[in-house]
Amino acid sequence: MSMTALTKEQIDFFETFGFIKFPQLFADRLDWILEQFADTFPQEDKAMVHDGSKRTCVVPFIDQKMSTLLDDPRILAIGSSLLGDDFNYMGSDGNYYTGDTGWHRDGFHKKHRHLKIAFYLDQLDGNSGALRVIPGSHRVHDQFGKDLTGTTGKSETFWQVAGADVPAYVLDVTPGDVLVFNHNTFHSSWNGNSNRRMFTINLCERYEEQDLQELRDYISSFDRFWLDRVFSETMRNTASPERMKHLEQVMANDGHLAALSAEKRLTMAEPSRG
Ligand SMILES: O=C(O)CCC(=O)C(=O)O
Repeated sequence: MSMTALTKEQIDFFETFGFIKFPQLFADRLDWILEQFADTFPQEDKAMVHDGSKRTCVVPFIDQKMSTLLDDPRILAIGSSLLGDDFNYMGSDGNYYTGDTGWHRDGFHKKHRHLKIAFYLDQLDGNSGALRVIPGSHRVHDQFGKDLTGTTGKSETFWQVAGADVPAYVLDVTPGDVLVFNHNTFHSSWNGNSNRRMFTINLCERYEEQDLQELRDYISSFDRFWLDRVFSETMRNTASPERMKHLEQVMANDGHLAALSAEKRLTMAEPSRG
């Protein structure tokens, strides 16, 4: 499917509800994606072979065998339309999810918009672990967004409602679909099996000069994955000038990460699983 920009209606939908689904947007690359996905998970490192007991997470992910996804006109269209032409790539993760994922936001960004592009690689619905979102929950300045903070993750306590029964929109998926959501949007997954395959591409707005410390602080949180740089060598070394536009601000601001990660290696048994 070709797509060079989102329509005004798609942008309005995303801004209003905090998510949008693009059915079968990557159907033409699915075989390649499935192959690269499987190949990216380390086979020789026993600790990283998914055994279904807990989530397995590899970071960075597309950087290893799918860097070119970042050059795809469809990814560029999503980034440019929702974040501006100078958007930043903000890393990726590849996952085998196990069981439920409780309600959470991926961030609480008051100024700069961060979004996640999610590729689920199994057919899923509400009874088998499809992602659910609370429409409008990304609007952290609105009273609704504020009311959800601190309550949604503890729905039993606050509302006497099980996580799976919190009012939400279920994003059924067929492999080839692409889901995009604002990091501030509350999301979760229920009733899934122990082998749900999914990977992400994270993007954000370019930070203004006066907010660069905020960007550096965000980058610091990658230390839990034991990364020396946010992006892999392959991602950096194969970058065209167009791709570099989306890498350079993070590359210029991740110089402190290696030292932080070195500290984490001393205190953590393995890199974080999410
Ligand atoms: O599919 C899942 O279990 C949850 C996905 C998720 O929480 C995320 O992408 O941040």
